[in-house]
Amino acid sequence: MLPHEESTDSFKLVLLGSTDVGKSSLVLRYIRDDFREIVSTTGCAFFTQRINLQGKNLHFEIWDTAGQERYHSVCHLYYRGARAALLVYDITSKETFSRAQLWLQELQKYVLNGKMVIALVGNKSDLHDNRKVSTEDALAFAEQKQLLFMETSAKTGSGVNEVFEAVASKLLTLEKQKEENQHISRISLQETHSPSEGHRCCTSL
Ligand SMILES: Nc1nc2c(ncn2[C@@H]2O[C@H](COP(=O)(O)OP(=O)(O)OP(=O)(O)O)[C@@H](O)[C@H]2O)c(=O)[nH]1
Ligand SMILES: [Mg+2]
Repeated sequence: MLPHEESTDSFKLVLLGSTDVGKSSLVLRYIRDDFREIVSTTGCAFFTQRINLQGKNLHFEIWDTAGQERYHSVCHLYYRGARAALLVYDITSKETFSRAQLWLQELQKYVLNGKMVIALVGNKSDLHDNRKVSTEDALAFAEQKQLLFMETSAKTGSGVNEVFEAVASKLLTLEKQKEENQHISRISLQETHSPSEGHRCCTSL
């Protein structure tokens, strides 16, 4: 790294949810600020995005998984090592909301250290006339499980940048805490090892 270059933190982020909830559309909106018909994902699609937040460079590795049931059994291969997840449901479908809750259980089985940043994302907020999942219910669930929560529309762009930025910001906060904790434990280790007055091992008589 050159002296004038800032370090870049790299984070793996995975999108999970039923088929057709709009995972790929959210990624397309976020990365290209575009919305168009796209084919259903097979397996997993991979994207990268650089962002600058709070004066820090960040690099997202985005793994957009396939929601179709036949790919379910391989999904854990994609979210292994992920630092963040978007659990996406469609606000016009209760079933996709229930499915997002199951995804959370699944994630918790694999993410042992509890350090993953997880956001519950209610997509297709533009279809409010056909809403089946209330904001209150989703928010209550997110609060209970300590998840970030946001409603988005990949179609209009509403809330899309915000959800990725909220995740990035939480990741940076966790990183900072980790660095501070490491610093504190280094200091206390030094204190334990430096002999204090009166406890010298080799005092001259
Ligand atoms: N009205 C509306 N339609 C959307 C929105 N997001 C996605 N769609 C539509 O929903 C359908 C599914 O979108 P995708 O992005 O392919 O969904 P997916 O979750 O990636 O689906 P899989 O790849 O099969 O898992 C498409 O017809 C999109 O145009 C949205 O915010 N509003
Ligand atoms: Mg897709």
